[in-house]
This record gives sequence, structure tokens and C-alpha cells, in this order.
Amino acid sequence: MSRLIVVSNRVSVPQAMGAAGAQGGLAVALGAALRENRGIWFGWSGKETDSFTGHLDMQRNFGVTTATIDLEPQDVDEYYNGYANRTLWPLFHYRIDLTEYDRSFGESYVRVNQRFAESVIPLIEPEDLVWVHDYHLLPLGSMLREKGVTNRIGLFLHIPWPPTRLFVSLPNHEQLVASMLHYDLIGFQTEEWLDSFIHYIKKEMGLKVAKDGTIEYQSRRIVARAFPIGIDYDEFLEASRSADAIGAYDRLKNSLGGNRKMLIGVDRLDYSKGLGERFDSFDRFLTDNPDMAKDVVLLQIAPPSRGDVSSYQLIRHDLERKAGHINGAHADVAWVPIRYVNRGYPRSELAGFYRAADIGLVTPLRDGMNLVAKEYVAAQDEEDPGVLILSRFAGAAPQMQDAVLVNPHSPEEVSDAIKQALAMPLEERRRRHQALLASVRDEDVVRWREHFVEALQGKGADDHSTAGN
Ligand code: GDG
Repeated sequence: MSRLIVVSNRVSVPQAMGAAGAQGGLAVALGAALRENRGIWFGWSGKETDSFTGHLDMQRNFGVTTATIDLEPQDVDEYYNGYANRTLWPLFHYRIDLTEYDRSFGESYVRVNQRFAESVIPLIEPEDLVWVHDYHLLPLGSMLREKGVTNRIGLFLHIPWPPTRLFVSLPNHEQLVASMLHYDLIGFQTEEWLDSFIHYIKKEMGLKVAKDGTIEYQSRRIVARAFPIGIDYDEFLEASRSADAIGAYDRLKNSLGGNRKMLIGVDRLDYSKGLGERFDSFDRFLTDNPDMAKDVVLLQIAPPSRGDVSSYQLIRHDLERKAGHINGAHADVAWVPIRYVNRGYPRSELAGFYRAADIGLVTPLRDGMNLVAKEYVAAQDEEDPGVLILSRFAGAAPQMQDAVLVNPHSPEEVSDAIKQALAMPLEERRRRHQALLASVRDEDVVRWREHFVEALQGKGADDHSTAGN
């Protein structure tokens, strides 16, 4: 079995199963792959250094070897906060109004990708598979090739690929895509993002793409395919049965008072997640349904992220204002409609919160996949499950057609969906939940990475359908 070299912007140092930390399903799944295939997870440590040395900090924790480098403050500012999160992130989420096109960001992006390439090369052995993750590192494959790496190299993009007419607003877009055509395999979350990429390749580069996603470019063959990511179902089930989860469930249920129903939202504080629109929709529901209003509570957990980027500071401010306004307008002495919480919780407690919620409100404006929708389904009581309300613009929507699908831009539509979910008969809730659970359980993160790794090895290209996408 080939060794795996995983490269991502940040490395998540493995923790013991059930540790109280906030290790996500992706970290768990990649950790498992690295243990099975042996291998190394390489990336930025999250730390800064005055002058870049390329020194590798190698560690081994819980059977996984990690290798990290420190970056200079200018790198963090212009590559991470700059090109990655002020340029590519908003552009790839269709927000050209928030996209900053600054030449120095692009230069730093190239410099840091070069630093990643130089630092990871000494770790790569001849038979290794190299798996690069996400928008921070799109040109890394071409830089590894320039330095003589002939191994199979794959890229998986966790976020959407934007429509061509938006993408071409990026200066040097041709160079960026040409650099991606040095990978052997490029994976997207859904057929929709794959189609946008293929559209660009055909229209702007005039290349031919075979039916199976094979692109021919400068005598190389690159395969582009959809690999929808899932959650680590077994890990999440274990977390949801833990004493911490049960304690969190009891605490939350007891705090609601009477037979009050609860809606839950769990999102990094990010404009792509549609939090402002969600608050507006809940406001609409409260206004239009005064007889039901005091029987519901919305719990919104939103740990802050990317606080150094101004658009994130603005949305945080905007949401505080909105939550305060809605609570001020509707609250009563013994009831507040929105519990807005700007902090993270351990995964096991989160699982208990999901289970306590009658409705999972997952309404991103644009999302590569969205794992919260899948976690919400996995955490439900099968006998008496809650209802998932899901944005049709989440990458998860094609696989989760049994959710109540909504347009998150329409407060009326989301308000109606909340009403429908609150009144939904048990039989219909069970039927929808069983169908959703089957896909969440079967199309899990283990299957995702097995399919990706097999395809990277050049095996089984025709074996797995991405049906439903
Ligand atoms: C990117 C793409 C794609 C959230 N709050 C807490 C907490 N979380 C966890 C959730 C979930 C994860 O963070 C968020 O995953 P998402 O998929 O919703 O979103 P992104 O962070 O934007 O991830 C996305 C994903 O990559 C994977 O490919 O699905 O589309 O944007 O697991 O549970 N975890 C804990 N406490 C919190 O308070 N422990």
C-alpha cells in the first residue's frame, strides 16, 4: 500500500478518541487514513517566525506523523488572511462584492506555495501518493512538478468552484487554472462545482474533456471528478452516546421550559453561512405567527473565525445588532427568542445539542458541502427525529433531498418551512429521517477518502457512482 502525504494549510494534531477538544471529522478521517497507509500530514503550524527557515517540526501523536513549518507575519497577512481569505474564499462563494484583488496578495500566495513545496519535498518518497487540500494550495502541484516530483499528486477542493463569468474577474485566472493542470486528479464536492470547472476549461482554455472527466493538457491526462465528503459517522455516533452528550442534552432541554421547541444553527461565523438572512427569516416567523412565537427558541452557535479579516468583523457586528434587535422586539420576561452564542463547544456536547433540537436550520447562501446538516441527521433519535431545513445552495442538498429544502434568501419561504417542520407528523419525520440517515451513514468520510485515494492510484475510476449529485 502506497504511503500518503497529506498537505493542507493547517495541520490538526491528532487527539485521543473522545478527547474534549474540537477535532473535526476531516481531521479524524485523514488521521485514520494516515494510520492505515502510514504517511505524513504536512502544513503550517499556525505559528509565526520572524524569518522563514523551513525547519520541519516532526511529531508523532496517536499513530499519526505530522510535519509543520512556521510562517512569517507577512505570509500570514497576505497569503492566509489575504489571497486565501480576502480573494479566493469570497470569490469562490460568489461574493465578488467582498473580493479584494490586491497584487501583493497574489505574490505572497505564490511565495508561500513555493515554501510549502520546498519544505515538503524532502518528506516525499518515490512510491508515495501526495494529497493536497483546498484553495490555499491550488498551485502547489505545479511547483512540486517543477522541482522534479513525479509521484501521483491529487487536489481536493472543499469549497465551491464559481461560475466562469465570476471566476474570470480574478486577475491571472488563466495561470492559476493552468497550474492546477499538473495534478493527476482534481476532486470537487459536487457535480455542480465540477461542471463549473469543466465549463471554464472548455470555454476559456479551449480544452477537450472526455465524458469520464479526463482532461488532456500538454500531453498530460488530468482527471476531474466529484467526491462528496461525508462525516465520520461512527465517530459522531460514539460522541452522541457519550456521557457528555447526554449531559449537554439534559441541560439544554431543562433550560427551555415547558414544551418549548428548539431550532439549532451551528456555523463558523462566516458570511457564506447566511446567518443574517437566517435571523431575518426567524424574525419573519415570529412576526407572522404570534400564537406560536413564544413556544420556540433559536439556538445559534457561531464560533468566530478569521477575525483579522474586515468582512468578518463586519458580519459579527451586524449579527450582534440583528440578534439584539430581534430579541428586544419580541422577548418577554421569561423568554428570549434567539440564544446567540459566540463560542465553540466540544464535539460530544454539540452532538447532545443537535439531538435536543426539533429543527436543524442549515441555510448557507453557498457552501462546498456543509457537514453540520449531516451531523444533525446523525445525532437524531430515530424514534422521534427532528426535521432538517436545508438550503438548496449547500453542496449537501443533492444528497439530502428528503430535507425541507429552502431558498435562504427568502424570509417567507424559510418562515413557512419552520411552520411546516413544527407541525410535521411523526410518521413523515421518521420517513424523511430514515432516508437522510441512510445516505449520511453510507456516504461517509471513510468512503470519501477511500474513493479519492483509489482514484489517485488510478484505480476504480468507473466503479463508484456519485449518484445523487
Ligand atoms: C469547509 C467547507 C465543507 C462548528 N462549530 C463548532 C464545531 N463546528 C464544526 C461542525 C462541522 C465543522 O465545524 C464545520 O463544517 P462545515 O462543513 O459546516 O463548514 P466549513 O468549516 O466551512 O468547512 C464546507 C467542509 O469544508 C468539509 O469539506 O463541508 O462546505 O466550507 O464539523 O460540527 N465543532 C465543535 N464545536 C463548535 O462549536 N467541536
